[in-house]
Amino acid sequence: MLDVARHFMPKEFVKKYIDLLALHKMNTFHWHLTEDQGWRIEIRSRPRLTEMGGSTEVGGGPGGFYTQAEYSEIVRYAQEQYMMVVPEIDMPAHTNAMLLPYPELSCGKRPPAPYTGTEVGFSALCPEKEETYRLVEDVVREIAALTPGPYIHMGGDEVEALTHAQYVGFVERVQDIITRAGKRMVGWEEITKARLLPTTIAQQWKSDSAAAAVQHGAKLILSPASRVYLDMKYDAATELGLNWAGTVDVSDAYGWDPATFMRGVSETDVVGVEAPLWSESIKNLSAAHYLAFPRLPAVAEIGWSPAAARDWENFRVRLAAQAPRWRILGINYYRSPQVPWAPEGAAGR
Ligand code: IFG
Repeated sequence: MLDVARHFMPKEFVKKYIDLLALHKMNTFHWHLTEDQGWRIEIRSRPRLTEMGGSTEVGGGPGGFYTQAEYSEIVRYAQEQYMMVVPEIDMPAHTNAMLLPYPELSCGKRPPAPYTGTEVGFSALCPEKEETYRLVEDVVREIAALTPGPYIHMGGDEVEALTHAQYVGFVERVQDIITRAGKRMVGWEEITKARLLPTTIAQQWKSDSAAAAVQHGAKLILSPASRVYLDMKYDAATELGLNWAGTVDVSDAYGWDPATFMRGVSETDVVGVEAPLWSESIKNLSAAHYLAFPRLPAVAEIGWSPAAARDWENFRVRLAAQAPRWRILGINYYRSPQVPWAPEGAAGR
């Protein structure tokens, strides 16, 4: 996953990031397109979403957005590398930018206004207003038409301004809207509070709350922040990134098994693993490289190799051997002390 909403990432950045994912045989690009700080995708029936939400970002920069032509260009670019795009429209919270043109649909903790900070949870779409679902329908209809893949991610994370009943009702209404648009819904783990269709996928990120849902047939994506959130600092000295889930070095990103990670969740309940890169603290590709490498290759190996074939001592040596290739590719990777990198310099090229 790439968060292009906290900081807008231009099309060329997204293509270069997709290249690196494909190099490591990642097969899904989860595109986190909307947030409190920015709305990044043109919706033709709702032009004010980008007119008002497309020019803000964390820190007050110019932001930006993708036209539908650019969105389709990225989808084609990913498909050429055998990668499926899963777009995320994060709702009902993380919607401050969505609500800028529609303040009458806000039930958040404060009226919508351009926001360039990094707090979360304060915004919310009003689940009681029918106009809310007209807006969601317009957005979902256009995104579905642009997305050949079977999934639309509705977010659902960090809702602080609604009651349990309001939240569950909203998730179930959006599930209907996405289903009627011919897509399957994905959502962060909190959506498991609602009645989910067996086709709906929950994305685990901070707790084991989604485990119960597998008893009713739900499938999970595992993205444990303490293992695979690429925006977590490597250690206390790392300048970039956050640390709310602790520090995550390469051995942490590699040292876990999705098949046994959650009690009550077996391998058949897990459709895959995903490494989110949130962009509160990254503004450019070099920063993305630094946080994604070398942890992304670790997650790729977990996604593709059975536990019996995974061994840290063996992996760290193979990982070190990739460095000359990364240097030639211009990847600004973190030289983790956990990896036996060859000495750099002309000989080490
Ligand atoms: N949690 C928020 C993200 C982002 C992240 C940064 C999820 C599902 C913390 N939600 O992770 O928007 O702020 O690490």
